[in-house]
Amino acid sequence: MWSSGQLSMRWAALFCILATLCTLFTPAVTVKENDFKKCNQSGFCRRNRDFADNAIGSSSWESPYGILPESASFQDGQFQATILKAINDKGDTVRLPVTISFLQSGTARVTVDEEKRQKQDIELRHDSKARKERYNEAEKWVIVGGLDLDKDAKVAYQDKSQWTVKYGPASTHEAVIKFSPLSIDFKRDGTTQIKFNEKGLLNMEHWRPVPSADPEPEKKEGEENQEEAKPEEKSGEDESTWWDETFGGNTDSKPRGPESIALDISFVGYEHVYGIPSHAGPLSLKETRGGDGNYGEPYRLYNLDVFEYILDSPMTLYGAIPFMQAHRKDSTVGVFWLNAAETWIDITKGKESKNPLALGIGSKTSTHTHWISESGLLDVFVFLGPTPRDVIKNYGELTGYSAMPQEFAIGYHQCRWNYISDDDVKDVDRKMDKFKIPYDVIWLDIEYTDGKKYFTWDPNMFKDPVGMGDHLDEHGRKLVLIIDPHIKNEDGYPVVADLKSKDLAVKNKEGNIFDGWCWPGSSHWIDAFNPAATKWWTSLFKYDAFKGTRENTFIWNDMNEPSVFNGPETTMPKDNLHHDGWEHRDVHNLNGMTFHNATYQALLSRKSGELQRPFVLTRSFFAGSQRVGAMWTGDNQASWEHLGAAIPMILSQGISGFPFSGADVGGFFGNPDKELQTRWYQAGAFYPFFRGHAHIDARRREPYLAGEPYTAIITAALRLRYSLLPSWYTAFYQAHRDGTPIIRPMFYTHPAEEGGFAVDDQFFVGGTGLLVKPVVEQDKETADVFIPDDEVYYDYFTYNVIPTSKGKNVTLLAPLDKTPILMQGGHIFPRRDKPRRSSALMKWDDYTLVVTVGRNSKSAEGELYVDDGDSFDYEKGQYIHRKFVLDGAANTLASTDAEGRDAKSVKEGAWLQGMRQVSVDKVIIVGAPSSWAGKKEVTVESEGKTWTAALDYTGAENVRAAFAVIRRVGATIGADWKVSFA
Ligand code: NBV
Repeated sequence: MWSSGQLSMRWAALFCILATLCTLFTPAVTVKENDFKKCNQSGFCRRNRDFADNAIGSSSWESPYGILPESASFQDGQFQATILKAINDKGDTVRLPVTISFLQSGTARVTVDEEKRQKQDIELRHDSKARKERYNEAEKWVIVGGLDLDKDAKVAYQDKSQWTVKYGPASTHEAVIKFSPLSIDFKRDGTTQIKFNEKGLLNMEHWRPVPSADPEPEKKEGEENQEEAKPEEKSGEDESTWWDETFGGNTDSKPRGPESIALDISFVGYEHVYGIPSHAGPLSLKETRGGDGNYGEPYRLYNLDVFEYILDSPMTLYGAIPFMQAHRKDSTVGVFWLNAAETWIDITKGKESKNPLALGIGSKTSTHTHWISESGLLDVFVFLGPTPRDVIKNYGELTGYSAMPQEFAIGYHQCRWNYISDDDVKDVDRKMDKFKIPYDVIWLDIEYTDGKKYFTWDPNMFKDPVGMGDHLDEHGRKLVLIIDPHIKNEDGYPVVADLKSKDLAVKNKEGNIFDGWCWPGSSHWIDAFNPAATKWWTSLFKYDAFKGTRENTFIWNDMNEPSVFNGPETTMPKDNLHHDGWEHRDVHNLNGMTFHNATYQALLSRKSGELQRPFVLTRSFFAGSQRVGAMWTGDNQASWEHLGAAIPMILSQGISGFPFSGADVGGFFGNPDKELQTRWYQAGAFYPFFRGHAHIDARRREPYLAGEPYTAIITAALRLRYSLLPSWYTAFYQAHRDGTPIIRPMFYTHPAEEGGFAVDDQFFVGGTGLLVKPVVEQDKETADVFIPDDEVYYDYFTYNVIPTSKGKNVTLLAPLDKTPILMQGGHIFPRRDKPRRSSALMKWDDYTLVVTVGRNSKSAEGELYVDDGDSFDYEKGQYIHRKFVLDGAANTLASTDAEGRDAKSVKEGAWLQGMRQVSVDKVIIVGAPSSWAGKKEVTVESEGKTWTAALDYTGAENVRAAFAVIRRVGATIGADWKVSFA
């Protein structure tokens, strides 16, 4: 018999176990901020912030880094030298090889390594099996081009203390490399734009001999006088986290000791900096060293599962792109910090003036940034613009541009955790049809599997997945299945058996397979850094291997930060080991991308001769992820604040090279009320990636359940998205070609209009001139839109001319059934106006062109890009790319090939032939000239023929602009044609 004391102890123990299990499996509803590190809880961040305080606080501070003058050389666009880091006042130094590469694109790249680690001439602690070098393979995963050296770059000046290299387009760029203390100034047209190490915060924590408890490393021949051969005396530095570090009960063993790198980068005369997603804060980044309205913490980049994240915060989220742009009137520059380890970025701003008496008058604000990474090389690319477009293009030359998606992927996606059975899926599909709500894709979350074993189906609930897929295919619809990187560790599950026997999983620090907890319970993680693992992963997706999938099945990768429920900060221990012995700490931020990549590769080869473009959504990402799919902003909440926060987050993705992005429409956690849900659909219809999603505990909220008037308003928002699909697809093509963001913030479209630099709650859609300002506040029936220029603006729905004034806000009425959308004069954008149930059903529909006549020139221009929407044939010229011009002086509207291609130069495949039946049906000219009044027809000329088409002219009335409609234009969309109004 147990005593009552024993019993209560047993109950208490049981309770504790249950409580722990509950926290493991039912994540609490709000993110626990304290579960994630602050800078002072991350040893290397704290050390570097202290270093900065010390440097900035001392008038006598001098950076201990200098270039050894006799080591400097320059050849074929590359400067090479050795930096000496003084490590004590006895003259001991550490050698750090530096390379500055000047690239043909006008980009400069600064790379610093540590000689001793480079030569693997160090001792690891704890018998670690990790690699000894600083991680030097980020480039292998991230960079896909743009590295050709600028052979015309030359040394324009050199003496013992500094060299100047001229490079870039027409030698307009200069790098002034000062040797001691080391600093580099980057100039454009003679003006300094960016300074490295101006504040002296460069810090590369060099290898230290293991503490005395460990054996002292033996000296090698010739090393006697070199460097830190003997253990250093205590330096006064904070050594408390050099050798191990504990957070939240997890200890990181740090076999290589301290190895962080840091650098201050100043943007001279630049008040705004943007980028470094993902964070839930404003587009124009805030200062991080305290003060009114500022953050007290640096922006953190360390991909984590931060569900229901807090807003207006520099806290890290699921993905990281260490690319920052600085902007001032008419000038944009940028840096790309190529490092995949945990990274923190401090931002401060300050007035700069050469004349101390100027007291701010005429002085400019500069932005100072301090970049701190835990390990790896210092590897930074510098872009000198001068436009936002140039900077983003240059970044994309290196990391790649976004993949051209299948057309369905830019339609509407209906998701929830979870549709519970194949019947449920078919039922939703039928109801969407019944209510005439267009959608393209339905999604299945983790519950479709048999016990969270990916590549299986729950046998009771999904009895006929192929039948379900066939059913969806009837209307051209698709199915997306979730596949996560954690593989259930269960006997008899062939996937895990393979993973183990083929030795393709991530290892723990002892070199044994890493076991952690995730949805399935005990799990292992595929190590997608291993090419053999990617190859194996690919085999799992073959149609005959993953039974129940078919051509219309696509994939969603979640939890790939990776999320590990019992790991430090809900992720993997940093001392885990990946392929080739790299520690997880070195590659953490790349992890999600390698998995996403592997899945993309898998979809490319599901059968031999696979022709389709893959679609894979990822939660975690890094620079380069744009090449393989879409991302979303993770587990947001059904609140007005989250609705508002999504816009700057998506804009930030767009200017950071990864524009195919969206947020869960309706909010993941919680239940939106109907007004919020409706407003969210109106906003979501303008996200590049448009998906409704909900948590398993949230009530069902498919648009048809909302009831009237909500269902009708949501349906109208969805139809608006579908009618504008040709314009969206064109914007995706532009992003694919040169990185142009799909939705564009004011600073990007109007780089000279200072009033717009901090505006992040409205945007232009592609090059359409559509200026959208979603309503993100409860009960709000008006919208204040910032007007960035002197153009004329028309209301999208009424054609009213809006009385605007450059640099001022205009207030629009925005009752619940209206999304505030203005049309900027001077554009032509394509639509397909016939309401359909899915994008596939619109494939052969005719086009409508909307022309918005510009204020002064009475002209307008626009583009249409279209291809078959699913294959790679566009890479072989199988596409239509038109340029439309309304010429006010000539009184004509014409369509020509946007790339000046000769139609005969492309051999027409089946799709192009099919498009010969597709025409311009309607042209709507808003702001039509009054000289057209009374006109009843226009002349159309195309392909050697001439005919007339009817014109309806409606004169201006009150504030409504005059407009004209040409019906049944009849010209083939892919052909040259001209409409004459004369
Ligand atoms: O797979 C379940 C969810 C998914 O619905 C969501 O979109 C992801 O962000 N997933 C996270 C795991 C757990 C969330 C609490």
